[in-house]
Amino acid sequence: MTPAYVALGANLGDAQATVRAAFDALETLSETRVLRRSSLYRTAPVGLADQPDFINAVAAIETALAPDALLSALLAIENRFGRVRRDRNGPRTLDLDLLLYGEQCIDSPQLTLPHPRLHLRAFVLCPLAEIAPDLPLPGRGSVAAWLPAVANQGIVRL
Ligand code: PH2
Ligand code: MG
Ligand code: MG
Repeated sequence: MTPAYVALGANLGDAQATVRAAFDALETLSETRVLRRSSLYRTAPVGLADQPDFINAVAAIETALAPDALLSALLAIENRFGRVRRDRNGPRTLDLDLLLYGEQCIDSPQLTLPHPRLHLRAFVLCPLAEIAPDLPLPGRGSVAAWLPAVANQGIVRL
């Protein structure tokens, strides 16, 4: 089993209920266990300002699925929750992003690991720091060390 981290985000419909249900959906993945769930956070939209606030969270899992199989499984859950892909940073019923998979570094058209912006976004870093503050980000030091860099971003723990 390999430890991995998944970011959850939603800002259409009942986003809090969706993120909670998405945690439960992660529990149903084959060869995968959810080890920790962060709190839910209300976060200001990053990238495209004119859209509703997001609800974000992070799950710590361990899995025997390979990274590409795990990614496919995450996209299948997004689709089950009615995900429609329009604008790159636009509103969504559910977004599940694979942040880290062990210490693997991957750069393929489908998947970049570690997630290239995770250390710059409070909506990922704060929930991740809640459940894994000492986690090393390959080549970048610990999760907690990056918190000051995102201190000015709007985020409220629910
Ligand atoms: N996701 C994005 C773009 N902007 N902003 C917040 N606050 N939360 C998100 O999950 C988010 C975002 C693209 O996936
Ligand atoms: Mg995303
Ligand atoms: Mg995504």
